[in-house]
Amino acid sequence: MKDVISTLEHYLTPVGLAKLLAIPNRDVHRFVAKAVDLCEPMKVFVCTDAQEDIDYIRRTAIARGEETELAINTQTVHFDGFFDQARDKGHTQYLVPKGESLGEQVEQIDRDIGLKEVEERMKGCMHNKKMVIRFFCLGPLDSDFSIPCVQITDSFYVAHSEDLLYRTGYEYFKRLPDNKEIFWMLHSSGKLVQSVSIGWQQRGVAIDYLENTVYSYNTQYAGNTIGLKKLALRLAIRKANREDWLAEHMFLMAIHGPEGRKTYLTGAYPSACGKTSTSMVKGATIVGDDLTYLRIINGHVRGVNVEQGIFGIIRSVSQEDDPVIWEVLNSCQPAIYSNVLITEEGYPHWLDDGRPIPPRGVNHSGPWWIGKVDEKGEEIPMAHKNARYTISLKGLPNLDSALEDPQGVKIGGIIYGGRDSDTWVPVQESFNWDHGVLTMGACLESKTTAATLGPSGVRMFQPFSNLDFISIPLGQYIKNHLKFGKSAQNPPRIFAVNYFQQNAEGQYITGKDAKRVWLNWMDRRIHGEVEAIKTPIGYIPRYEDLKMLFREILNKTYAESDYIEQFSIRVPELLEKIDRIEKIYHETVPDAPLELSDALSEQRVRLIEVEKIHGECIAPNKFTST
Ligand code: SPV
Ligand code: MN
Repeated sequence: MKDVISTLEHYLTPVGLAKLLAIPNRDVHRFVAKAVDLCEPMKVFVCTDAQEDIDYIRRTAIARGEETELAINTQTVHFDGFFDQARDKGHTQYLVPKGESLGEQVEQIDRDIGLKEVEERMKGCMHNKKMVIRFFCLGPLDSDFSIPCVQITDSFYVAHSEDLLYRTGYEYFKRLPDNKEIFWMLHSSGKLVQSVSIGWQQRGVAIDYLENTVYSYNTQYAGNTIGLKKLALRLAIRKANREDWLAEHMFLMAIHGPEGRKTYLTGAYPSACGKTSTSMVKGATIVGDDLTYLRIINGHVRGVNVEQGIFGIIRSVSQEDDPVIWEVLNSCQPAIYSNVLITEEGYPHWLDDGRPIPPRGVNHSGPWWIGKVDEKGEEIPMAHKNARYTISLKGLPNLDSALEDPQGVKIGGIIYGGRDSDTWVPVQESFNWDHGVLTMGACLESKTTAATLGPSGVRMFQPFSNLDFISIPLGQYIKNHLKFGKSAQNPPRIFAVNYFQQNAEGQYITGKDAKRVWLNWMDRRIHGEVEAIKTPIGYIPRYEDLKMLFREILNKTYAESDYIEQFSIRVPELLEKIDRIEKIYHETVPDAPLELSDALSEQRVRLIEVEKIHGECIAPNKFTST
């Protein structure tokens, strides 16, 4: 590469160059020079925080056909390729220097080989295309939590989505101290035909953590391309590991308890397991629905939303179950839909939206009609199961006032939850921080969903709901959690939830609105207002407290028979789970902390003891309250 300035002069217009050089940080200039040298764009657009620049991004996404304006003209739709509809774990790899290993649970490749592949796949990938350079900040600006981030992409859809999802940071970059660590993202959709990546079979996401850089190519799906989301999370986990904080796949919300009290809860559930809907429950306020950074400040665990928007699963969003989202999507607030069905009149429809299915429209397969089949003869659904909406949090009526607090909010409780038909009770509290980290976070399992490529409905190990993004050996990640709790004066309580218990006929046995009761029970526990029943796996609620909360919050009667069915301790299933998890750790996580095997063995002993006395399925009243 020629020297940085002459390379930049070759590719950028004088206006673009002036905008770029207004940022004094030389690493920024170097990264852009490296990117233009590699991708050889026809033109380069440097996007500042100015409204005219931001408007240009949206306009161009529409002009180029990456997005189409809908009947509500603040809304657009974008389609990813037919085979490019979810996060692609198999093609997402860490570039690992020789002699280093991230452990068996993490996809990785030799760094030199990986970089060579990036070079081959991305060389000249922006011929005839315009490159966009954008500046953002992860977390609130000017805070201990802030991580500045540069996104370079040739997708105006990606650049536009990031406007709704992240805090713009051009002005922030202008005042950055020289030594501030920056994350670097370079994305190209590759060759497009009718706005769809045709090179999807050669797609890839390469995480070069030595340089805090992620490359993504020949893919369009947001989970693989929006650098600030899951790509930056992987870098953030490494940074957190170095600096003793935590970067988590967690929502962040406030429960409003008695007398106007607010208690912040953060929760890690795998995709499509009720994470967004939990953060949006009636009566609560939302800080974020997907990514949370946690730090200890003045002895307390505090958290921020990394983002300021929602990239939410739209399947099953209905007027009845999700009134707030429904309202926003039917208002004039900006929104980008992806992979839904659009009717001839320009209205979006999606699976299980509670409305009649339109006979025809356009979806991710092109023109669509009822009964359309794919090349294998399988019927193509009206919309993709992983269809999404992208909105800013700023227009939500239930937005919490602390979104931009540079100190974050004080966390009262942490929740782990997955898609589990037969093992965990609907809500339980750990005995203490370590017990929660080890038997709830580290033991989380969940059935796969359409949010990742591959078959759905398969029970998978999903520790902390973060396995797909963990960029350090898993044992180290768990040790960091243990250490974090020890460093806090009064660490948050840890809870586990399961919204997906099923009966023998396969029907769900808890209602969708019951999660509000479980959340309010946590709030009462955090404030020491309700007792609980001590079982071998943790504390579970007493019937009378839930009965009171069902009445108070949902105005419903909660039958004792429902309570017994939902909260009985299923010993064989719990023992099998311990065996499964122990085996995984034993075989694939050599650096797992000793505390983990101790915690699992102790839990097993407790379960076997009670089974001897009470049998396999133990009703909650067999245990005593504390
Ligand atoms: C998830 O699937 O967890 C998401 C969307 O939040 S993605 O960007 O694909 O990760
Ligand atoms: Mn997520």
